[in-house]
Amino acid sequence: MIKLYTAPTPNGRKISILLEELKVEYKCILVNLDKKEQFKKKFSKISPTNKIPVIEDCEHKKIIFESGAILIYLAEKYKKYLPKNKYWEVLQWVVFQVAYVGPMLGQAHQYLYYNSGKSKFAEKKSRQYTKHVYEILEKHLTNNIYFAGRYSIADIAIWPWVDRHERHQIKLNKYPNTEKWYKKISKRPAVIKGYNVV
Ligand SMILES: N[C@@H](CCC(=O)N[C@@H](CS)C(=O)NCC(=O)O)C(=O)O
Repeated sequence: MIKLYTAPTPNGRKISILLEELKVEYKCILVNLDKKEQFKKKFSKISPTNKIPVIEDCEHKKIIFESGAILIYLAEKYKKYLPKNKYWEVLQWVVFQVAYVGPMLGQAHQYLYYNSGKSKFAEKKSRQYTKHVYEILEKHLTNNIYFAGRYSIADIAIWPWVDRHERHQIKLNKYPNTEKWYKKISKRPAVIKGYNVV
């Protein structure tokens, strides 16, 4: 049994979507970010960064934080969505997501959505970085159906962020290949089920 400490955010959704895809038994524990529960003493013990998601693998008494590490751990454990013959292709996109897509789009949400009008410079920079992210996605998806051959944890890592396109002010129809990929994945039963778990 896997315990998932999560919240209804892109980083949390990556993990519940993967758990649904894997069809494994798991239990969700909501960490209410609005109530600052991520800073509670008990949660700090399992999350040194005070962020979700975190998993607890009860079988191996293992606790893992950082969504990228969790995706890799689960894919390795259940031997799905990280095929050996595309191992590095998948991982490079997973790392690209955690190192660039998440931080840049997360910042864009802060400056364009939650705090718009407070800093022209930050808004301009956020638009530039967001555009750069989508150009990279679009270019790759022009010749590829998925990020690394077939559906993998790379797609699962990126999809919940693209799902927030309105929040970072992206018109998805300007990126037709990304839109096609996004819509295709949106229809997966595990994605629909894993989306609203808390
Ligand atoms: N690099 C981390 C980022 C995790 C992250 O930013 N989580 C957000 C929710 S999406 C969070 O817990 N925010 C609470 C806070 O920053 O106080 C990962 O990929 O897991």
